[in-house]
Amino acid sequence: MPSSLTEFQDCLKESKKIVALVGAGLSVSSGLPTFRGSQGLWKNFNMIDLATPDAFYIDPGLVWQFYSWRRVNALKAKPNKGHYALAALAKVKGDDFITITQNVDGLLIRAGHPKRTLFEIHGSLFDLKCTNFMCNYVEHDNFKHPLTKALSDTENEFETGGRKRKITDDAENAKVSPTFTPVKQLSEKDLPQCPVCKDGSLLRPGVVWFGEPLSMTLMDKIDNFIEEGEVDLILVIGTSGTVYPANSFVDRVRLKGGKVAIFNTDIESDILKGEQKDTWGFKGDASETLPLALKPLIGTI
Ligand code: BJW
Repeated sequence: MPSSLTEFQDCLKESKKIVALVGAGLSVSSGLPTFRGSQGLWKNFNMIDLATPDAFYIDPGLVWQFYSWRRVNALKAKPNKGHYALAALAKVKGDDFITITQNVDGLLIRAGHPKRTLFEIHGSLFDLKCTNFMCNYVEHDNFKHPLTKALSDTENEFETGGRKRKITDDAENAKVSPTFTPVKQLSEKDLPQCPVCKDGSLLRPGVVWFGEPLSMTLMDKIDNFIEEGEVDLILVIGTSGTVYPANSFVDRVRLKGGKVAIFNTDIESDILKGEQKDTWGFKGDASETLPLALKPLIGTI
């Protein structure tokens, strides 16, 4: 950790209102991949094939197998010290702190982060919702696996457009992106269906895909926290900051005079050298750097 750690920790102790913005990097040491970069999901998976409403409309079987695989991996993963550190900070700070997470893996909740101050703005792998426009069925905290018989043992396998694919994520490949190679196709009757709709409408994963709006209720609560009085500090943890609107929160806090601390394996050199005003950069695995940086408020994790 750089010498600016003491300066950051002084700011942390003096800060009344704090926001944490979390991305996939926080869950890397729990064994879950990021989206972008050389070890990211999107390197081998085409996100247009998998994380858009159009993708689900064209091939719901492919998308469900992808999310079934993601659900299993998230269930197998355990929260790391970074998750526990944030949960501890949330308990210490109470209503003066919120975590905005883009992650859908549920690991912060499993680490004990209070739900009241945790905003999962991209949804959850464990929420299911009906695709019928006229039906508002939503199921939370569904940890069942497989969700249907056809999705058993298929979380590692798919086929699309005649191109058969399989995901490899064994230990040998753990340092690279999961990759696809051949397997099979599912029809709608094999997929999770709405228990309320009489026409057997499909259920879909309760995550926010590209082009979809985020929950207005959550966004209003976040807006209120940011706009009512100044946020003194924002912790930006394991996110590339490429996705809107999540990436707008940092500038909003900064514009109102808040300071910024970045926890990432990849940080611009001017930030590391302390050349960007009111910005600290802590380079490394967030599961190690975060507990250390937050220690004055949360003790040893
Ligand atoms: C570590 C580490 C370690 C690694 N320790 N760090 C042009 C076309 C179409 C759309 C748009 C467009 N321009 C803008 C848009 C809007 C679009 C968008 O932002 N697109 C950009 C890509 C350009 N946004 C949207 O569409 C959003 N909706 C919206 O805007 O609605 C408007 C609307 C209003 C009214 C009506 C209709 C619409 C929705 C965005 C939803 C994003 N969804 C996803 C998938 C969620 C489901 C799933 O998980 O499958 O969310 S995309 C994906 O990216 C996922 C993530 O949450 C999100 C952010 O990624 P994240 O977390 O930053 O991960 P990475 O991989 O990018 O970065 C990891 C970082 O960790 C890196 O920096 C590493 O260095 C670091 N790291 N190891 C610490 N050990």
